[in-house]
This record gives sequence, C-alpha cells and structure tokens, in this order.
Amino acid sequence: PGSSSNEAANTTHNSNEKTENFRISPAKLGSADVVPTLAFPSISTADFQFDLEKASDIIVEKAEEFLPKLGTARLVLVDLSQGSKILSLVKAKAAQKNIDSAKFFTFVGDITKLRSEGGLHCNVIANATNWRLKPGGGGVNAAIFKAAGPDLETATRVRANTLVPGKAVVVPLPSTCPLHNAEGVTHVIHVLGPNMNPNRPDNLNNDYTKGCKTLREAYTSLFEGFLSVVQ
Ligand code: AR6
Repeated sequence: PGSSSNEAANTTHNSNEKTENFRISPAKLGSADVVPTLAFPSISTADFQFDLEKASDIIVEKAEEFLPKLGTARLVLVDLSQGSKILSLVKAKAAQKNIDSAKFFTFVGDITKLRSEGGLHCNVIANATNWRLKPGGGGVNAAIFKAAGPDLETATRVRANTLVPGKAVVVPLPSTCPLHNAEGVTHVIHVLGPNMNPNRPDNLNNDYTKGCKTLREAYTSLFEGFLSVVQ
C-alpha cells in the first residue's frame, strides 16, 4: 500500500494544482482555465450495499468508454480513506486495462474539501443521493448538502424534485455557495444508484442483473452530465 499509485497520483496532481492555483486569480478559479475535472464517489457501494467487485468493473468500464469523449477533462474516483477497498480495486483494474492515469485516477480525500485540503481542484463533483434529493441520510449526500449550505437545496429544486435509480441531474451552484467560492465547485451532479439495502427504498433484493444495469445507467448519466458541463 505504501507504494500505491494513488500516492503517486496524489503527489503529481497536488503539485500541478498548486501551480495552477498560484497562476490563476481567485476570481478565475472554476472557470475554463482549470483542467475540467469530475470528482465522484463510488455510487451505491456504502449505504446501498452494492457489491464492490461488480461496482469496480462497472466504474472502470464506464470511465474507459467516456475518456475518449472528454478531451482534456479528467475523471477522479474519490473515497475517504487510504484503505478504501473500492479505490484499490478500481486502481488495479484501470492499470490492467492501461487506462491513462493522468485522465482517470483515484484520490483519497473528503469530496467537499478537495481543493482546500487535497490541493486537487475539481470543478464538478458528483453526489450519491437519495430519490428525494434531500439533505442528510449520512454518507456523501449528507456531507455535500452540509458543505454547500441551503443554496444547493434551492438550486436542486429548480432542476428536479425526485430522481429514479440510474439517473443523474446536473445542478449549477451560485457563486454565493460555500462549495463554489471556497472549493471552486461550479456544479454538483446528483446521481441515484441501485439499492441493495433492505432498509432503504427500491431495494433490489440482490438482483444483480437489474442492479448492474442500473449502475451502468447511473455512470452513463453522470458522465454525460459532466460532458454537458465541459462542452
Ligand atoms: N468524501 C468522499 N467520499 C465519501 C464521503 C466524503 N465526504 N462520504 C462518503 N464517501 P454512500 P450510497 C464514500 O453511502 O451507497 C445516503 O444516505 C463512501 O465511502 O454515501 O450510494 C443517501 O441519502 C462510499 O465509497 O452512498 C442515500 O440514501 C461512497 O462515498 C444513500 O446514502 C458512497 O457511499 C446512498 O448510498
């Protein structure tokens, strides 16, 4: 683990980002001067209890499919801890497929503090949300709604009131939003993944045929949403 490429990615991208931050005036952060980057959590694999092996295959497959459409833009899978199983699986599988690690990499950090604490500027972040698109509920959804403050709920309501599994909705953040002005995040993309947790709505009862199909759709919607922001 000590020699993981995640650490290498960390170092490389940290220094790049610092250069960018030094060069670019704060007013421009979040604009086109920054390499467009989507930071996303692993959809469905914590509270929604989706199988990690299957999820990691789908993440790598979808990243590989979208990278050619993204130009210079980057995709970054984020999780909170260095010991994250999903990050290790994805990193290993992406390396096996020779995916360009400058354009798709894993990163350890809190998705709401990537620039301030990790030195990685991501202008778009994804949220693993619930069907009501409501704050709270724990996990990354609670963290993102908390960091963004009430602006995110208001901006979300303009776009949608609910979401079905497999779909995503792109929400532009006003410049008054703390996530925008402190972290340079201009858009949040809410994604609803398939649920395998019997205590949550729309439980698929371990039906991984449906589950994998819905998770693929979720990443397709997410990456298409990101494409619509960067194009
Ligand atoms: N920064 C980066 N990654 C995080 C963070 C964070 N602050 N917090 C969690 N993760 P989960 P799901 C990682 O449970 O399985 C909510 O209650 C986490 O380690 O947030 O899709 C919603 O309201 C994991 O790898 O999402 C829904 O009801 C990944 O984010 C439900 O949970 C996703 O974990 C969605 O469940």
